[in-house]
Amino acid sequence: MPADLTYQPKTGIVHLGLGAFFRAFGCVFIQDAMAARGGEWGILGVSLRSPDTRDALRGQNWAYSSVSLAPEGEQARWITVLNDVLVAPEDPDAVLAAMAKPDVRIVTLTVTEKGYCHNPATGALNIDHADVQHDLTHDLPVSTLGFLVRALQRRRAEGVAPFTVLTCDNLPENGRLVRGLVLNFARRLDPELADWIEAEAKFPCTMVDRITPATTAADLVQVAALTGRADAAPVMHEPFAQWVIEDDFVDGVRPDFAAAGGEMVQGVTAHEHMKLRMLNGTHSALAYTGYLAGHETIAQTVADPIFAGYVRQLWAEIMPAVRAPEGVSLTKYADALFNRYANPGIRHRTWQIAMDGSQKLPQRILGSLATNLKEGRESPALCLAVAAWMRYVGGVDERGETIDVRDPLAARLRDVSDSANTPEDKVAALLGVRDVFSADLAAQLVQPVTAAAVKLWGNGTRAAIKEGAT
Ligand code: CS2
Repeated sequence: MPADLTYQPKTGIVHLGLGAFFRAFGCVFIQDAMAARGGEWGILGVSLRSPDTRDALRGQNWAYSSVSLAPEGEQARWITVLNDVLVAPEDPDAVLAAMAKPDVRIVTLTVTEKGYCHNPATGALNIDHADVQHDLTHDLPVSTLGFLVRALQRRRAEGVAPFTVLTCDNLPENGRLVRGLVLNFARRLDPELADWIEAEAKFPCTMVDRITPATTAADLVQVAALTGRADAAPVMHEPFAQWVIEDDFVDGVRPDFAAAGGEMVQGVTAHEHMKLRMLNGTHSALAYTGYLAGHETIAQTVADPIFAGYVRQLWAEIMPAVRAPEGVSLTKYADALFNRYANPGIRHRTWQIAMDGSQKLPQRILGSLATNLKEGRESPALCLAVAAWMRYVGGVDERGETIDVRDPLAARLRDVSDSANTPEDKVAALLGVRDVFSADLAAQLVQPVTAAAVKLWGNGTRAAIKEGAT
């Protein structure tokens, strides 16, 4: 186990979107990097909405347990790298002031897909988004883009170099994407500011990977028994962690990620595509189909032989649409993923992964489908996943129970689904949602997704998988 930190570092990083994932991942890597090589990379965490994490961590001086759930047993570590937590809506000015401090050299992000206020199908800024409209006309922002641009504006006014924006969300070419969005937003506010950001700021791409389910009340009891210490906000995760980072930071200043096992590279795209398509793509496919069939977690889903076969079929369809990073065997990667999914210690709910599907589908599933269509390969398992998402967003499961669909487009998707009666018409109507499907892709998906949907609605998920979707 790595050595723990023997000093409290000064704040060098502000993190926006302090959820379980970053506390189980980025905080651990950064703590390990400092334990190995020193540095002042203490983290100030910012919750963009709820005060819950701040309230839970305050009484324990921002420290918490990070618990690794290996099939052979659990292991807890005490993470002390957080220096403070702010809640943005309570005091946005304090967040901007923290981001503008010269000692802060990096702003890390885990704000989820929908936090970028972009159109998931095209990657373009959604200028009609209420938060974007608000932030273009008010000095104190509510959105991630608003915080980034307003903080950079303060730094420029105060003669301070920009920070590096290190996004850790599961989006394709995530650094380039956020750079484009920041520049678009900044240009509307002040073209000279945009020029300065374009010339001086850095937005490295990253691939992040560690399965981290939301912490539950039962976890608190389990952690107290394991560590003998009460902890109001532990994080639970798998042993595996992989962080691939494009080595492109302002003035080259950054923690020594490699000392903590991070992979510093020139290009991340191949790693990102592989992970988004092979891991997140099958995660989402298993989440919709598994949920509809009544499975609560991913581990339960893949313990069901029908679904174990389904996920193998998905990988067989996805692999030809993925360019393997140098030295990586996609077959071995898929085998390792299967074992990670099957880890019985990880209670990752299908419902949790099913959230925000409108923001996830394009990069997770539709990209592989588009590549296969272009190269003349059929993808019945991927089409079944799209049909399962369509059934899921209709809001009623196979037993007639209501589904609590969480998605920024939930109401619209439900209306579109309800406007049609037959599976054929529902598919046609939902393929018309341009935030998710481009017109070109939608036209090519009508036939194969309809074929899958007819089986799914007609016979149920398990039967649809067994029959194959063509
Ligand atoms: C999951 C991811 O919730 C989801 O959508 O697919 O959070 C997944 O667990 C991580 O990307 C794994 O690194």
